[in-house]
Amino acid sequence: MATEETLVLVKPDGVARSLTGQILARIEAKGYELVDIRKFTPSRELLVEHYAEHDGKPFFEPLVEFMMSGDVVAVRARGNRVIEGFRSLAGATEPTTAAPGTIRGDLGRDWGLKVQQNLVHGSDSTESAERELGLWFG
Ligand code: IDP
Ligand code: MG
Repeated sequence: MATEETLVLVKPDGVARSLTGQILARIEAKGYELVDIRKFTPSRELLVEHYAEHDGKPFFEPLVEFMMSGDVVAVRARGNRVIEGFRSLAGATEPTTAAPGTIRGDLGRDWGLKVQQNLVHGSDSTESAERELGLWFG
C-alpha cells in the first residue's frame, strides 16, 4: 500500500505560544511519522505561492502578513490517510467552533482579528500535499 505524505505547518501563533511540542506529539501519538522538520520565517514569495487559492479574498493579505510575522515549523508527515487524518486532528478552521479534542478546538483562541490564527495548516488533498511539500521542502 502506498504510504501518503502531507505538509503540516505550526503557524507563528503556535510557535510563539510554545505549542509546537504538544502539536507534534498529537501527530506522533496518532501513529504518523515525522519525516522531516524545518523551522524558519517564510518569505512573502513562498506564502503567496502556498496560499494562491485564497488570492483576492479579504483575509489574504492579513494571512500572508501573519504567516511571515515569525517562525513557522514545517513538517513532512507520513502515514496511511495522513492527509485526511491530520485535517481531522486539526479540526475546523475557526478555533471558536472547532470541536473539543482537536488541536484548534482545544488550543486555538479567537483573537478577534482579521485573520484566523488557528495554530496549524494541513494540506487538503493529494494534489495540494504534493505541491505544498515541493514548496516547503523542495
Ligand atoms: P484551512 O486552514 O482550514 O484549510 P482555508 O479555508 O484553506 O482553511 O484558509 C486558510 C487559512 O486562512 C485558515 O487556516 C485561516 O488562517 C485563514 N482564514 C480562512 N478563512 C478565513 C476567514 O473567513 N477569515 C479570516 N481568516 C480566514
Ligand atoms: Mg486550506
